[in-house]
Amino acid sequence: MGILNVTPDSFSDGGLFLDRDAALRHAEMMMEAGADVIDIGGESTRPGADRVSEAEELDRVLPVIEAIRKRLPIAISVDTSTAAVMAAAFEFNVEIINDVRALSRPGALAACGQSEALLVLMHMQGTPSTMQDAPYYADLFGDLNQFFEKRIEACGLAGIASDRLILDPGFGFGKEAHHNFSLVAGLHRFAHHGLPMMVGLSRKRSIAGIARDVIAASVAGHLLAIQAGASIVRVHDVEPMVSAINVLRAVRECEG
Ligand code: 9MG
Repeated sequence: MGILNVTPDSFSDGGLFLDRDAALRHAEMMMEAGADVIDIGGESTRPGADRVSEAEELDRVLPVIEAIRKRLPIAISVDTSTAAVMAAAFEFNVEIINDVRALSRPGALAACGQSEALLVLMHMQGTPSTMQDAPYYADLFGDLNQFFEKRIEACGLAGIASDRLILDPGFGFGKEAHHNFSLVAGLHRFAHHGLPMMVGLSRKRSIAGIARDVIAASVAGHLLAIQAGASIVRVHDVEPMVSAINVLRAVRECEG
C-alpha cells in the first residue's frame, strides 16, 4: 500500500502532494513501482497533529480520489476517521477505509455498514495530540487483543461482516520504540482473530531513531512484519519494498 498524504503538514513528505496533479503523478509512480493500493489521507495523524474540519478534509481528498479513480487502474484506500468523508468516498467505490481510530468517531460504523469496502481497524492509545506523552501498557498484547475484540464486536453489531476487517497494531500510535519492536516480533499473537493484518513502520520515529538509512530500515522492519504474519504494508517508498518482497517470495517458493 503506497502512502499519499494530501496534508500540508505531513511529517514525512511535507505536504508535497496537496496539489491534485502532483498527487496523481505520485500515485501513478507508486503504481508503476508495484503498489497494489494507494492510501489517500487528508488529516495528519502525526504525533501532536490537530484535527482538521470535515469540510477541509473533504476538499483535500475528494478531488484526488476522483482523479485517481478516473485515471489509474488501482485500488483506493482512504485514510480517514470521518463519517462524511467515508460516505463521500463510497460514491467512488473505494476499496478500503483505513481508520486509525477504528471506526470510533460518530457515524463511522453506520457509514461503513452501508458499503462493501474492506475496513482497517487500527489500535491507538490516546489521541494524536497526546499519544506520545509516556505511553504505558500493563500488558501490551493483552490490551491490544482486548481492543481488537471490542472493535470487531462493535462492527458486528453495526452489521459489518468480519470478513471485511483488517487489524493493525498501530506502530507509533501511543507506543514507545520498544512497544513497536515487541509488536513486530509478536505479530503472530493477533493471528487467532483470523483476520488479515496490516502494518505501517515507514519512516517512523522508532525506525529513524536507530538507522541512518531510514528507507532501508523501513523495508527491513516491514519484511520482518510480513514474516511474522502481516499481509499489507503501508509504505512511502514502494520500489525498494517491492524489491524486498520479490526476494521473500522467491525464497518462500524454494522452501522445502
Ligand atoms: C494513517 N496511518 C499512519 N500510520 C499508519 C499505520 O501504521 N497504520 C495505518 N493503518 N494507518 C496509518
